[in-house]
Amino acid sequence: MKASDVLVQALEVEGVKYIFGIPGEENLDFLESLRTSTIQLVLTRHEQAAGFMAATYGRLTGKTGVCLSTLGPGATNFTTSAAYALLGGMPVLFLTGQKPIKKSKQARFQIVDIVAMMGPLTKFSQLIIDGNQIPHLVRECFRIAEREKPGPTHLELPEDVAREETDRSPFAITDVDPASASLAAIKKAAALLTQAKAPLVAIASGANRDSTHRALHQFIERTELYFFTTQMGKGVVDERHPRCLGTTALSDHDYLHHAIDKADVILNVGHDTSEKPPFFMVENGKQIVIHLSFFEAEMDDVYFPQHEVIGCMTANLGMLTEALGQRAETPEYFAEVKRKIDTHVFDKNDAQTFPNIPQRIVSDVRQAMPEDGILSLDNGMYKIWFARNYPAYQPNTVLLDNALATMGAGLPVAIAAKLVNPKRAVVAICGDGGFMMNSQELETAVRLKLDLIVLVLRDNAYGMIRWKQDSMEMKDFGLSFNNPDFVRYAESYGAHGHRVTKTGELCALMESSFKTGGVHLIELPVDYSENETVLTDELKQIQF
Ligand SMILES: Cc1ncc(C[n+]2csc(CCOP(=O)(O)OP(=O)(O)O)c2C)c(N)n1
Repeated sequence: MKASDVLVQALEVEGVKYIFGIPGEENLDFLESLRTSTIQLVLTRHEQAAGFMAATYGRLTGKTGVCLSTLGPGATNFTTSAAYALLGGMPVLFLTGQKPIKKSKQARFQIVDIVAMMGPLTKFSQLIIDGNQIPHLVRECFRIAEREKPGPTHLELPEDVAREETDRSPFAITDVDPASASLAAIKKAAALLTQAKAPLVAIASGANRDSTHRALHQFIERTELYFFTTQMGKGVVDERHPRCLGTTALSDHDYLHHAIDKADVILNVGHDTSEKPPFFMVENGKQIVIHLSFFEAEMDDVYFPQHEVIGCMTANLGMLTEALGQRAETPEYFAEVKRKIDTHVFDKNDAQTFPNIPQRIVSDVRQAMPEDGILSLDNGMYKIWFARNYPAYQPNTVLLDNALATMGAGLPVAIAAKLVNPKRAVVAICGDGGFMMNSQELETAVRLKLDLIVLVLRDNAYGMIRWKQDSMEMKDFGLSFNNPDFVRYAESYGAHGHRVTKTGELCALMESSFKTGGVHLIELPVDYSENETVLTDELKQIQF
């Protein structure tokens, strides 16, 4: 059998449903093998977007997503999405082609060392030098990609190896049960929480990765502890919960941080330091942090937990729930912070001004979204507002990247989320900067006949950097641009284009777009003056 056939067979055995990407001539044997397989090729318009899609498939299913590119320029386009999957903890296999390694007539044409380039961007990067290696290398890539912390792997398949004959067949999948923590580690965590006067629970990205949400929900109900989430932990427990203090959209000084600062013990569930810090630990501070995660904490100046509970989070949370004895009363102070959050964070949800301020936009989107609808946020100023003001009701219903924090992922991530969840509403929220970094994928979405809304927030600038520039008291410089006519731009792809022109239109427009189906782009001008009013000025003056 041809090596490329065995590779495709091995991917089928792994349960691969989609391969996202753009083939080059170096992938043609692989493409021919794929043609008759059960795997669907999702052709994209940029390899970076294919990488984001495969990573999202991995993020949402826990199974390795797969993407494909040619050598050289196709492969170098994968770097941002590999970094995205690495920091974000998403299992992916990046497959790249290569010229024949034994005999090539093209000298150094298009050759760069892709295996070395992918080295620091993946958990494993390897050239396939012999077709007989394919079964074990594929199995190993999937195991490594899915093992905690999940992440990307890379295989490079040269043309001549793809064409080789091999008599090997794919490896079968074997299960590995993750270990759980020792009883001593559980007991120590329970003792710390029992003795605490003001314990808090932080819920982070790792908790959004498997069935942890059930165990966590039970833990919160039984212990009656107050909790908050990091940006990537949104939705693990329904944020409408009466003891939910919201999301750390910023690293300090928000209302929520007044509770965090008072907490003497924080049980941090599923955090890793790739995510922007939800709070800062202080050297010689009295606060104790318990790190409960699949894997050990990485020590950092702002994160150095004093106790760790490592291994299967579901099992460990279950044991901790059982081990917790009588716990001290939760201080009234947390209830007071909660009241302040409820009054101040959501106080401008009904603002009538136009262009709309972010609080109004977030509130309108929440109103239009079904309970289980999925938001995919690109990276820009609105991400902070959505993290802070959008209550997520279910796990993985706000897909944002607070690890690489790259622009350009919003639309490709939404496309993959829709493929994984065809029956659920999916909305991409992008800035006019981030959207234009992968807007060509509108064609992919239209070709795939997806039902999708893309909300483009227009401020004709790289708004987030402008806010930072302004808060550093620097002059407005170097951050403004012009935009295409987004309505006509969408229409030129065969999508529906809409422009919001007055307050109150957005919600109805989203609802009618869900009903009509197809790809809808909604352009919405945004007034970012609230960045300064709230995030810079108001938060400085919070009094308790
Ligand atoms: C690929 C990439 N380039 C640059 C940045 C730095 N950056 C972060 S946010 C931002 C501005 C985003 O602008 P836009 O998408 O228009 O959203 P806005 O902040 O205006 O809402 C920039 C340039 C980044 N995070 N990723």
